[in-house]
Amino acid sequence: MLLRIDHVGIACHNLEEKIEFYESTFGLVVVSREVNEEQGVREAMLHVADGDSGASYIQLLEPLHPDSAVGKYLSKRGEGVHHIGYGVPDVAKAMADIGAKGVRLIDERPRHGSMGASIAFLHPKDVGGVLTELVETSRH
Ligand code: CMX
Ligand code: CO
Repeated sequence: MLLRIDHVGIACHNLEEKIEFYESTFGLVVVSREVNEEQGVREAMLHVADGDSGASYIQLLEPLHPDSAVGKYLSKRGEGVHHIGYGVPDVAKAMADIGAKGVRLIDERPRHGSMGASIAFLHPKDVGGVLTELVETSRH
């Protein structure tokens, strides 16, 4: 059902500062920058690796508003790992299969994610405290 770790989402106060840190410390390269109003974030994807089932990234997230998902997380917990995004072949099917096991879906239907992906979130309280994202990329 899961193809790979597509990305790890990291909450930060200052996106430009964190991009600079990841570039200079790990030599990562930014492949996409977006503002996603629906998710309340300004974000960047930094490419880590390519595998048989697709690529993996670090997703740096800066909140657009204090009352957004990432804004609330930062004020409660500070900067750090916010979520894990798993690549799936078909996000709607993965939502149905995982929802049927009793895990709460945050999204009723897939939403728009980075780089044209379709995404959906699972509630962290049903995944051992880990906010989990399902990602169907637009590049198969
Ligand atoms: N990881 C683990 N637990 C988390 C969490 C996270 N990222 N965010 C919130 N929680 C926990 C809180 O600690 C809190 O637990 P306690 O009640 O034990 O204190 C509980 O969940 C409720 O948290 P809250 O601060 O009251 O926040 P909300 O319930 O309003 O929202 C959530 C939490 C997960 C439903 C919301 O953040 C959400 O819908 N997230 C999905 C969307 C998202 O994160 N978008 C940004 C990323 C976009 C992208 O990746 O492209
Ligand atoms: Co994400």
